[in-house]
Amino acid sequence: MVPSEPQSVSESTSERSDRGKDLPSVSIVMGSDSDLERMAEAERVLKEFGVGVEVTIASAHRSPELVREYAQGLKARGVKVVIAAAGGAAHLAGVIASLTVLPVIGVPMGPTVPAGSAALGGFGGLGVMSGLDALLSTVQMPSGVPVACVAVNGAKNAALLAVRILALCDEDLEAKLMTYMHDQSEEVKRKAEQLRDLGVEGYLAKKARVRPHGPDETSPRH
Ligand code: AIR
Repeated sequence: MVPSEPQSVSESTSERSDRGKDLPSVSIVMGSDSDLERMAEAERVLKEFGVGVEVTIASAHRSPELVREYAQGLKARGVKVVIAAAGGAAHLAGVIASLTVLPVIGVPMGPTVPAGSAALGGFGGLGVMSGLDALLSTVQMPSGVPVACVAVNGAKNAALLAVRILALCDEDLEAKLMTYMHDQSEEVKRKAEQLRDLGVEGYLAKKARVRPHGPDETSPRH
């Protein structure tokens, strides 16, 4: 029996972007709002592919009952894939996988400040592990309870993996993925040609002019 969606989860869900869809196909949940900035990329990618997504917060340690309610309400909300992000002793993805038959993709979160920094932020000193703690906590699941784990802070790949899972039963989504991969490959070819034409120094100078401070985003947008 699938329990009805609990009120508390419904209230804490920060966004249910059902544009184009009646229900969210992907649920993104994270252990703390300190993960939100880095997990926003996952929501962006899913929206670019036109996938309905909800985003919420629940901590396996600070709010275990909320996690249980969240997981038990997933199917009733129409969710097909869960992306669960947590840092430190990251048990969120594993606990959710123990409460639902839906596929769960874990995103181990690194510290919000670099390892070795004097201010170790919200991690209360756990920043020294550089995300290795979260990676192992997420990936080393006992047999019988699978969690698919992406890289530390791998929000984008978590979203793309969710899209691939959904695309198994959605030809439009599969076509978008093929276009995405084609564009990505073309982008690399274009860069290789530019590097050949401009040389190393010229290429780096042009890159610095185009994106003086921004991240090096090489993948095309959809
Ligand atoms: N966390 C929160 N509850 C359980 C865990 N593992 C994680 C969050 C975040 C880190 O602890 O996912 O990555 C620090 O959270 P905060 O709220 O102290 O900044």
